Amino acid sequence: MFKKILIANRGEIAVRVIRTCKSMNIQTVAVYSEADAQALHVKMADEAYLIGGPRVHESYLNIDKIIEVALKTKSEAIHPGYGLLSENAHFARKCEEAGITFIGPNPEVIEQMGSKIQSRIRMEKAGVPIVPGIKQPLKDVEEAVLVANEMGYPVMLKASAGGGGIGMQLIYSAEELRKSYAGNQTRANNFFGDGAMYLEKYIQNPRHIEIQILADKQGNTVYLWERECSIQRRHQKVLEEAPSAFLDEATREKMGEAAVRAAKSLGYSNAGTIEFLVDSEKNFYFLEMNTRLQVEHPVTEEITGIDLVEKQLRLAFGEPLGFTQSEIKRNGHAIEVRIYAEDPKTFFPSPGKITKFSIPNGQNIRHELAVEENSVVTPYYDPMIAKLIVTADTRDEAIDRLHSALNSYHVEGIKTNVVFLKELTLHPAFRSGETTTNFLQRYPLSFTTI
Ligand code: MV4
Repeated sequence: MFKKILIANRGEIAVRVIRTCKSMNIQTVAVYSEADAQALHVKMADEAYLIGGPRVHESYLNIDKIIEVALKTKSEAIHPGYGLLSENAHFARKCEEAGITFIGPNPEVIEQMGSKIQSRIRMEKAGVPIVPGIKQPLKDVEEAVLVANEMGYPVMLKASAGGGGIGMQLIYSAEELRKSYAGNQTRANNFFGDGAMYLEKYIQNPRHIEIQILADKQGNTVYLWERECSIQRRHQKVLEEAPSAFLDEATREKMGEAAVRAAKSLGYSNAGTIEFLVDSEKNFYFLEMNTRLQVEHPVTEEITGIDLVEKQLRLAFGEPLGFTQSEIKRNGHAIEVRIYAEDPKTFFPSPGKITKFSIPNGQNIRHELAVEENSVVTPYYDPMIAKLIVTADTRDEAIDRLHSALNSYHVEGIKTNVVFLKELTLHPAFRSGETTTNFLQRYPLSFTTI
C-alpha cells in the first residue's frame, strides 16, 4: 500500500480521507490556504504546507504548487476529494506525468464524462438508457427551435459542459426558447469556457437516484446500490438517503446492472457514481457520471459496511476488488443531511466564529466535520461545516433518529440551516417518501412547525 499520500482538498472531506489513512497507517500531507491555517485538516495531517492565498485559484486550484509539494514530500499519490481538482483531467494527467498516482479514474475518462454530449453517446452505446434528446451540439437557436418543435414541449435546454444547473433551462415554448437560448449559451461560455448546447425531453417530477460503483484495474466492477438525492435546493443537495424509498428490487437491480455496464464500457477504475433521473413509472435515464467520491458517500458506507476511501486507495494502488456483487450487503437505512453555515430563511452564507459547537453523539449517529468549537467559517469556501449521518433498521426509525439528533445540535456564533432540516424531517410528504426533485418548490418550509 502507499506509505504517504497528499490530500488536495480542505474541510470535512480532507478530514475524512485523513481518518482512513490513519487507520491504514498511511502518512498524510495536507495543503492549505492562508485562510485555513487553523483548519481541522491541517491539524490532523502528519504534515501540512501553506500553498497560497485564501481564494481557491490562489491555493487549492494551484496545480503546479500542489504537485510541487507532493514531489517534495515524496507523496506517492494524491487524493483530490470532491469539487476543486477532483474532476480536472488536466490535473490527473499532470499527476501521472510527475509519477504520482491520481486517486481516481484515468484522465481520458474524466474528460469524456465532463462532456454531457460525449457521455450520452458513450452511454447509449453501452446500452444504458439516456434521457430522450439529441447527441450533438446545436448549431444555433433556429436549429434548437426545429428540434424542440419536433420533440414536443416542455424541453430542457442544457450546456454540454454544464453543472449545478448553470446554462440549463426548462422551456415551454418556441418563443421562450428564442428568448433564452443566447443567455444560457453565454453563461455556459463564461462558466465552463464551452458554449455547446443541446436539448432533452423534460422528465416531469423525476427523482434523482444515483448508483455507486467500484471498479478495479483488473476489470472487476460492482455496484453498491443506490442513493436517493432528490431533495435539493437550487441544485444543492440537502438530504441524501439509502436505500431509496421509491425503488423496487427489480428496478434497483436493473439500474445497478446498467451502472456496471456504463463503467465497464469506459474501462473505468476506482469509485464512481452514475446519476439517473427516475420518472413516476420507474423508467430511469442516465443523467451524468461523477468520476470522484461524492459528498453523500457515507450513506452507502453505512448500509454496506464498506469504507469507500479505503477502497479508493486500494484500487488506485492496483489491488483487485476482492469481492463479488453477491457478497455486497445492504443493511438498514441511512440518511445524511448537510449542515451549512447559512441563514435558514435567506439561504445566504453566514461566516463567522463558531463560539459553541455542541453536537449529539451515540450509536448510529455519525458526523463528518469540517469545524470544531472556536473554528472560523470564512467566506472563501463552500459554507458546509458538517454532515450528519444517521442509521437505523428502517426508514421511519432513521427519520425519527435524525430529527432527535438535529434537536441536540447547539451551534452559536453563526447561523445554520439546522432549523430548516428539522422542519424537513417533520414533513408528512418526506415521511411518506414523496421525495421528487420538486419537493422544496412544492412544499416551501415555513419553520412555524418547529
Ligand atoms: C433534467 C430534469 C428533467 N428533465 N433533465 C438538474 C441538475 C442537472 N444535473 C440536471 N437537472 C435536471 N435535469 C431533464 N431532461 C430535471 C433536473 C432537475 C433536477 C435533477 C436532479 C436533482 C434535482 C433537480 C432539480 C431540478 C431539476
